[in-house]
Amino acid sequence: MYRLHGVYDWGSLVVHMALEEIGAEFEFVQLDPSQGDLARPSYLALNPFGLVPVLETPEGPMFETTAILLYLADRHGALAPAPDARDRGAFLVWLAVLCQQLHPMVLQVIHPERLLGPEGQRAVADATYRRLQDICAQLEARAQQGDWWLSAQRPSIVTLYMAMLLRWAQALPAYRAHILPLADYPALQAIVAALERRAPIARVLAREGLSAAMANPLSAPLYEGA
Ligand SMILES: N[C@@H](CCC(=O)N[C@@H](CS)C(=O)NCC(=O)O)C(=O)O
Repeated sequence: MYRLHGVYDWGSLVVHMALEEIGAEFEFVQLDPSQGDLARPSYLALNPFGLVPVLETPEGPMFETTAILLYLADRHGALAPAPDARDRGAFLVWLAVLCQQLHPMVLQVIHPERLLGPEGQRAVADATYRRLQDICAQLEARAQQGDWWLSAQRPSIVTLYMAMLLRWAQALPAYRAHILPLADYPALQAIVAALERRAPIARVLAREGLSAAMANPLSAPLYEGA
């Protein structure tokens, strides 16, 4: 039995999707950041950085999205090429691209004021958006190679992680000019549209209140900015 600590549509979303895809038993512990839940000593004991997500496992609490996803994939033998598979190396490379490049950049177009304050935020957002488009173009090229772990046929932790980041890149940028046009990346669009149609993913999107408000919360979410 796992306990996932999170906030709906925050970084816990991808772990939620992975747990549901695996069919693991878990409880979702909802945090309320506006009530200071991330700063409580009891939460900092689970994640000293006070960030979402945290997964409590039989071996103890884990934080950092990529570590949690790889742990689940390896422990359950699902959602990733096996450690000795020929495609494991390429899969790990693109998992790292998501965690070290795409994830921070998506967060930066959503919160550009965090780097230099309000004065520099437009310049930060513009520059980051250009870089984000480059990364999406590279991902698109890789997806067109047809590896199963980056395809519409079968989910992997790479496709789940990418789907969450692409959702945010369409729904949450600070500026409308930076809404990612997913149709420009047809292979990526096909992957997230296929994920959205899977029953385990649909259950998570419904539980997190995302599908009540829109038909395609991953492939064509509503813009939530001003
Ligand atoms: N590198 C971390 C990033 C986690 C992260 O930035 N989480 C955000 C939510 S998506 C958070 O908890 N932010 C706290 C806040 O904004 O107060 C990971 O992959 O787990």
